Amino acid sequence: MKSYYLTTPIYYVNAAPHIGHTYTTMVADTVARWKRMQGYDVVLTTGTDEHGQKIERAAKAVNKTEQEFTDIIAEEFRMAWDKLSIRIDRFMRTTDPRHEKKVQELFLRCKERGYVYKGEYTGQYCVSCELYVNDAKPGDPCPDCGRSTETVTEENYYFKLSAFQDRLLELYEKQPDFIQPESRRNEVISFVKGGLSDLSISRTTIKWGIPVPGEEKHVFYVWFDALTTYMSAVEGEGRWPADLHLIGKEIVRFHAIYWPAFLWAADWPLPKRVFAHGFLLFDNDKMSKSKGNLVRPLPILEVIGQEPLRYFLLREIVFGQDGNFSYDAVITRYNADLANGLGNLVSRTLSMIRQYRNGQIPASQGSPEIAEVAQTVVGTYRDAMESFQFSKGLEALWQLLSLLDRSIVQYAPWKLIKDTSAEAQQKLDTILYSSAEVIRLATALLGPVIPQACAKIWAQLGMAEPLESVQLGSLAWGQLPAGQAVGEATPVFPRIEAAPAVARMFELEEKEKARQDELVGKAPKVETPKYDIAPIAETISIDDFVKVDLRVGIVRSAEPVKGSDKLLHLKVDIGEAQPRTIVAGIATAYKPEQMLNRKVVIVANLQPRKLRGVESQGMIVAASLEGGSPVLAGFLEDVPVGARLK
Ligand code: ME8
Repeated sequence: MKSYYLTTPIYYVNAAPHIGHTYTTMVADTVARWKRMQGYDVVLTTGTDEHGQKIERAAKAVNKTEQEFTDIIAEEFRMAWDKLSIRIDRFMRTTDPRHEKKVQELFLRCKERGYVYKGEYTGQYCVSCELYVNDAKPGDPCPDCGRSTETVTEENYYFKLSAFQDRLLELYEKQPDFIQPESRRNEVISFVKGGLSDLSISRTTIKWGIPVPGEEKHVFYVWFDALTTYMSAVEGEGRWPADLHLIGKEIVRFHAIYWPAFLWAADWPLPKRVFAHGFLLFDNDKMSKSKGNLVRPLPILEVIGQEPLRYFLLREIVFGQDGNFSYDAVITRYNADLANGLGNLVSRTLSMIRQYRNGQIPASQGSPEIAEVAQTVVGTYRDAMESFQFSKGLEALWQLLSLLDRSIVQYAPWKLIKDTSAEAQQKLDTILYSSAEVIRLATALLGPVIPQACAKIWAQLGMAEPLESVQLGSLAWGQLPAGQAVGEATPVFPRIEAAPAVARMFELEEKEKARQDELVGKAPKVETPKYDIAPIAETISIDDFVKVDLRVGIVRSAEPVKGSDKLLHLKVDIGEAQPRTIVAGIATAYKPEQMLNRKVVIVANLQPRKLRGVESQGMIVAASLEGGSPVLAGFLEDVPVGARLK
């Protein structure tokens, strides 16, 4: 059996899995399934990158040993892929003893062949953070703690990267698809043409790492260690070299320059291809831990399932380019293409076959025009998937589905059924067969993208063979057997109502973050004001206080106020006959979709006042420091709407 070996990066354990990691891993799972459809024996490797100073520090900060800390996060990754039904064949951790052995072997082979030498490394070092600050000049402050850095010189092993400049350029020339897409290839070529310096591959200032053989005070620098997982994960299986390394664009240099050079130096074969995809932005903003805008995958799974996300990532984002992610966009795509598109087509087709043909696939060749388009689309889809142009392939498939939609309207089966002539009945058979056959082909092709939904449709079509065993090479028009009994068309893609789903995902996202923080033993950050707090107001009597009627309400709708970037127009229900209109100055801190279904506290007996022409019938209670952004008052436990604060 032909084998196919692909990998995702191994992810750092300084952050739990987020949507960026999920993107690469979901795509890898899709490619793996696609290759299985071509009869390959596929292995997909992922894992965790666990060494280095950052981890040392992160573990120390929460009073854990490095091993305890990395065990927890590695498990988070493993669990996420499992819950997302991503089939991981090998999960390699850099702390695995089999991996340590492989890294040491790589080093010894490079050394034997004369590609490693001892030298000195000089850099700006922060003693307090125990970190080198890259690109810092003498006297520059540490970006983390602000203390000034010191110039430190340590003994290091160096790798002769400079020896490989010409050979690398020749590789990119002779094997143009070694780095894809083209834009990344050009970037790498110009980098290498700019000249390569030798690379420091060991450190004596770090303890948490793989020891250099015979030099116990040295540990390997992270990239020498990390890249080798691609080999250690399949050690002894005869699967190396890998067919494909899927990565994000920011680590292309390590994969396309360092990695081939290390392998040449060790006289081991090179991987066949490196594909570097673009970055996902969240609401058009770069995601980062420090900004606190990382999106985690599990809340999405819990609220809408993983397949709307898989479909979105492959359909909406051009693989290789940056793309924007938002909860709303995922749901919009899902409703348009899956609920209204494919889902609707399946239920229409199956219910017509049940109603008009007793639930059996009629005997017919189908429409020659539809058959011809279908065959072309199968080819386009296949080429697109092979060249990682997932969105192009899916777009072509949806053109076929919309052709089918139009054909159903043209044939009008609901009219044909009333006409008993042989010609009308044959036409009815033709359109019913064509519909079912398009659905069968589309489902088989879409299996790698949305496997669970496709398995359901496949079963509803009455197919005997399991979907996973369908082979691409044997997919052709006209194989759907006449007389096959179709099943009940239970909805596979129920419509998702966006607003409550989005609000719920934001809510679960907060909880998931808190759970993960607690897991590693991180106490929630307590803000201490950096400037003086406002003076306490004049003393009042209890009678004065009870004059203020504070109530719990729930936001029923939320919209921006036109022409203002500060105000939101809310309808807040406090249990009265009608929700109240409230105009609140919180738009810089809260998006309308975050407000929906959220419980808030309002001042219910404040004199109404007009803001931008709208009468505001109350005020939302929020806290802020002078000039700071407002944070809404809320409750840790659930409180009924209408409850009064006293
Ligand atoms: O770099 N959009 O690990 P890492 C798309 N340990 N993909 C993203 C993304 C985003 N916003 N953010 C992360 C490392 N990724 C090293 C790799 S490999 C031998 C060592 C994905 O945890 C993307 O695949 O920072 C990117 O390359 C990877 O996560 C980086 O993960």
